[in-house]
Amino acid sequence: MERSRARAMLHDMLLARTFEERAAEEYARGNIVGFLHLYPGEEAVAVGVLHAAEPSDYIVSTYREHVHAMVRGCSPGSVMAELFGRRDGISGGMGGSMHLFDRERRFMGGYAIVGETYPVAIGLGYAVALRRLPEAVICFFGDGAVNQGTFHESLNMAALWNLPVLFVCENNHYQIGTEIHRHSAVTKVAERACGYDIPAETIDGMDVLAVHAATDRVLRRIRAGEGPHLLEMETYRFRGHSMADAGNYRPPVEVQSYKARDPVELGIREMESPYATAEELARVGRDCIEDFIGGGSETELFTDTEVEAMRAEVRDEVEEAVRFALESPEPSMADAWSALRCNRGHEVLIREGGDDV
Ligand SMILES: Cc1ncc(C[n+]2csc(CCOP(=O)(O)OP(=O)(O)O)c2C)c(N)n1
Ligand SMILES: [Mg+2]
Repeated sequence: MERSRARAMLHDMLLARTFEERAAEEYARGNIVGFLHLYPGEEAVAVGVLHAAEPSDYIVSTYREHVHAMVRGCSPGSVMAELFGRRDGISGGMGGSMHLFDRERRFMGGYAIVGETYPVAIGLGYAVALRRLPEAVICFFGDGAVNQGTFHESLNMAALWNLPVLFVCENNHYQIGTEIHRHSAVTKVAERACGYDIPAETIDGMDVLAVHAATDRVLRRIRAGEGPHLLEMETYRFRGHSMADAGNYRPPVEVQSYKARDPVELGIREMESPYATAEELARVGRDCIEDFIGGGSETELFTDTEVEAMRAEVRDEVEEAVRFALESPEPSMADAWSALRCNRGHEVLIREGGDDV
């Protein structure tokens, strides 16, 4: 892997962790209200997957999507301002934490409804397939979302029409407080794809290089017209389901065992080490190994000093994002009215200024 790519990935993982922990603080201060689902522990998935995406690919995410949006290129300030419900937020302050959207970056939304992401991804995939473009659609969802009817309907359609969709399951083993073996008869999400003849793999979602290598390989096949694929990323969230959940249904030893495999620390160790172990190489996969060894052969990808500098850099970025959000005004009633357009018959429902038609 190229040093610049490795550096960018590490930056994004550190930014993700710092941003989310800071958002939790702002929630406690009352600057963020409503639901807030945070991502610490799962950074390797968003960073590994989205660093393998091209700007021409589409992304559809869930309500746990702040990090996906930032890795895709949305500024931390615009995301924080959206969490604060401010006018300079990425959705004009009218979407909030679960409804980040950035058409320019083909970030086609966070969605509050579990299982809502699949049909949106299928629609986008159909549009890409009709135009025969070398583009892919990346559809994120949780382990709990695979029991929604839309999962089965969408996988069937994706396979039937050979759509360019990569289904990425963020399997953190919990659907709120319900552990996977209590909510799913089949706990290996990848196994479910065979019902639709879709190739699927389970990846170590705590290992950013493994995630990146698998996604890169699969996305190239999808863009070349080889049809849908499913990647199950085994990961873990360090915090509760949302800020309303202390997460105390999980045995402390379980939480500790995953924290010992912190994907941010693991990423730093991997990138600090010039040579991967045989076991790591086997896990990461061949293409990535060559890149990895090539990138690390001089001495090492990062020194301790560089990592410390990067930590300070992201702290500044997040503080700046909070300041930006605090300084941004709340949306006005006029902003709210102007966001409402018309119905399917193009009949204007509401005029700017609030007069009903
Ligand atoms: C259709 C629907 N049912 C229930 C909910 C309430 N709900 C919000 S998040 C969630 C758990 C989903 O878990 P999972 O898909 O594993 O994602 P994770 O939160 O672990 O990332 C549920 C049941 C919802 N938002 N939508
Ligand atoms: Mg889950």
